[in-house]
Amino acid sequence: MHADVTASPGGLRGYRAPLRSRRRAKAGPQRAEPGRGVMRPQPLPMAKKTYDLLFKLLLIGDSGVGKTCVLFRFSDDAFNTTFISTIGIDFKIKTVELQGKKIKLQIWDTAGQERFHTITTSYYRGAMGIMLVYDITNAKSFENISKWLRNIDEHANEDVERMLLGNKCDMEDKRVVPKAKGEQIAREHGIRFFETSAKANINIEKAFLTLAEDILRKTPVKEPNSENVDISSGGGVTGWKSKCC
Ligand SMILES: Nc1nc2c(ncn2[C@@H]2O[C@H](COP(=O)(O)OP(=O)(O)OP(=O)(O)O)[C@@H](O)[C@H]2O)c(=O)[nH]1
Ligand SMILES: [Mg+2]
Repeated sequence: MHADVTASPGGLRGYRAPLRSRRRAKAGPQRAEPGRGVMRPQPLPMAKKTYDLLFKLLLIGDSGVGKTCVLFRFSDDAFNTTFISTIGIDFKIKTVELQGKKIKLQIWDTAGQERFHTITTSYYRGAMGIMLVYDITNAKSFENISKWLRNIDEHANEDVERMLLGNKCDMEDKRVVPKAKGEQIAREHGIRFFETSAKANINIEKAFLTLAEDILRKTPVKEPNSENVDISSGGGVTGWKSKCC
């Protein structure tokens, strides 16, 4: 047996509620009982904040200059001699402490190959700092620095912090780009310059920390008014637009 129910704009015509519901309706509004009755909206899950600021960094430069190795040395203190060219884009996270602030570095590693240009340039906009990498044993990778600088002008935020790295400085015997040339182009563009080696771990941490410090210096400091940060909607501090929590 089933009730014959007819839907109508005002509700269900011809429907007779079960006896228990009718008694409740007669008794008037109910008091909330634990675990029963009135449903209240639940607060969104809150996560304990584990950092004060989030900085998004980007590594760019020709294929094979050592971007992935530079990042891997910084994030995992490791080095791999096998060349596995990056496909599209990848990232690593490392939290550092600067001036008493926990800074989460989200570091995007782009593929240097031309065929990934469209996807990689779409990541420039969110970057707060960009490392341009060339290989001191590869003249072409240095010549292309001006092309990478133009890409930044075209696709990144105007106030992005830039840094030039001449990588593989452990290979002095194969050097074709004098250090002075790197210093000169960096000076011309008003950016910092380091020669690095992912292999020998030269200047890697210094470069990342200096870039983070430079970004921190121009980040307006706003004290948070809550102990917690809401991560439920991917919110909180997510980069360029909200540099501070
Ligand atoms: N000697 C030496 N070799 C390095 C150094 N850094 C990277 N390499 C080597 O250079 C090759 C390329 O390194 P990757 O880090 O994969 O280059 P990449 O810039 O990420 O290249 P794409 O992902 O194609 O853009 C690898 O064989 C590395 O072992 C370094 O500091 N010194
Ligand atoms: Mg790579």
